Amino acid sequence: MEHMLVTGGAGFVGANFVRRALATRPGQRLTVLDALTYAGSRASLAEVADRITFVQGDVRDADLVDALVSDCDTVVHFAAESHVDNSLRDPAPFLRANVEGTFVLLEAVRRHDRRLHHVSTDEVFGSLPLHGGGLFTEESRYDPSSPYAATKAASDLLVRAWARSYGVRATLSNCANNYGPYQNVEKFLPRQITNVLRGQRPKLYGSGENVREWTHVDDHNDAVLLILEAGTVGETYLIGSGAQWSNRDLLELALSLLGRPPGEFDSVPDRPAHDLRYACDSSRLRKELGWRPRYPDLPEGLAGTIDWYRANEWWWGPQKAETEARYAALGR
Ligand code: NAD
Ligand code: TDX
Repeated sequence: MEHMLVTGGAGFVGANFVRRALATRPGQRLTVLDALTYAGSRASLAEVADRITFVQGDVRDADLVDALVSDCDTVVHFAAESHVDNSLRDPAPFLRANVEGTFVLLEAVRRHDRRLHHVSTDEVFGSLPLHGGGLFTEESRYDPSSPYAATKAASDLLVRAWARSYGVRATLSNCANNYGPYQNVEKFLPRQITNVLRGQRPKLYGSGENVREWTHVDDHNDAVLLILEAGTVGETYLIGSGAQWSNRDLLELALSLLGRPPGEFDSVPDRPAHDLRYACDSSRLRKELGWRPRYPDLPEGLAGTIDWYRANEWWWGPQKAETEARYAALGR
């Protein structure tokens, strides 16, 4: 891990990964490859800009990727189209970035025999029942519901096949929903926080009963660093804090932390194929690698995230109007 290439390092999880890696491993050499789509921003890396090399480019650009991969020893792959609602409206960019992009990267990693960590999501496993318990495990069946989840599932399967067929030294992780600073305002928590900060009403899809497991982005990234350093090549690790919340309860918590009454939101039409519940059994990661979330308590982590959005309107303000216009066109 002398020189890491981080794809998608100007996005939410990737930019937090870059900051976390530099904070916890001060001499770490890092190159970021990012296409700077609507979801990527150099502003998310401003504090560390002089400590990294930034390359603007597409992970599907085989010549560029080949040169960058040959120059590093480790690759961490975050680059993806990441928003379910966008994938329902237009799946094509998801096929290109998530499937074709991962293929191009795998071919370069194979040619140069580099260590790869592939970052994925628990959405590849589909939906758990709302009631009666149960968790996703590393052995859960792939059963994606949305075009986003299907393309992430395809990328996971490509990585597994390249590991088996060609001996690519890869690990994979599937993490639950993340929250924290620098998350695009299209996502649930930043959308609702910034709505309240702008004097607009939060928007809850359907009944709001759907449950997600919320993991702080630094906890996700600490797990990725641990897997890179001590994980078993060829293995998959599930990552989740254990904090399961219904969307309605979480929205009410956010409203109370923002000093607003709990009922001050609008119910809007549901998302099609809206998965009921996601929750991960992360005991392999905990037992084998000793990972523990630093933010097991969601209210504490969420209060810090709200403070960040309050203090950083310069970062999210420019995205807000366009994002809400896209939602308005969908009636949400
Ligand atoms: P994001 O949308 O905030 O960031 C994605 C980044 O990838 C952006 O900077 C974008 O410019 C870049 N990108 C997109 N297409 C590219 C391409 N073709 N070439 C180069 N760069 C490209 O997404 P995120 O929330 O940071 O998610 C990052 C990764 O983590 C994804 O693979 C996602 O599936 C996974 N993940 C996210 C979460 C979560 O809750 N956010 C949870 C589990 C897994
Ligand atoms: O305005 C909203 N109102 C609402 O009720 C939005 C944007 C969402 N929701 C609901 C839908 C989900 O049940 O909130 C929940 C969370 O929604 P998202 O933030 O869109 O996340 P989700 O679809 O669960 O996927 C996220 O977690 C897994 C990330 O976007 C993915 O990239 C990651 O893989």
